[in-house]
Amino acid sequence: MITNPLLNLTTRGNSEIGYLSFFESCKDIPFLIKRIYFTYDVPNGNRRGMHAHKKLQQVLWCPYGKIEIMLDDGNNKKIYLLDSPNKGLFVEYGLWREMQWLEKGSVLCVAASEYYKEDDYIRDYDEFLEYVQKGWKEKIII
Ligand code: T46
Repeated sequence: MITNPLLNLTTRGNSEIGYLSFFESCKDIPFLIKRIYFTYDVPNGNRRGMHAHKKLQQVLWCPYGKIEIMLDDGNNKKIYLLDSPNKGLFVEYGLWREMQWLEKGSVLCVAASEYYKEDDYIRDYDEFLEYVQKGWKEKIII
């Protein structure tokens, strides 16, 4: 079961001077950040993702626009809307995800616990379900 992964990022400022939101490694999120990446200029309505990670943990946030994130633990699916710059989504390893761009110009930012490693991806849904059945701890050999 997926517990509530939404984060309210600490925010300073007001409508006159503008806002600043932040989170800190190992304080506001439960891992050390090794990599930041971001996705942009994605055509409206387009879906990305369709994979799970074996070890990688992430925080996703949308500094501009509106993006829907579907998380699937193999038994339950939940949809989260990133529609505000101060909303974060903590994504644990072992979750299938699909992201859908709902507004032109939306940007998806990711803070990740690991360097890029293609071996960490499960891009086949049936293989993902096998991992779910066998249990993640025993299967993680990367
Ligand atoms: C995720 C979601 C939210 C790299 O070479 N280095 C990198 O650091 C990353 C993140 C990707 N790549 C390559 C791998 C592919 O050849 O860039 C290409 C596009 O990646 P992908 O198809 O995995 O993109 P998304 O948008 O489906 O997924 C990305 C992340 O890969 C993934 O970790 O959780 O954003």
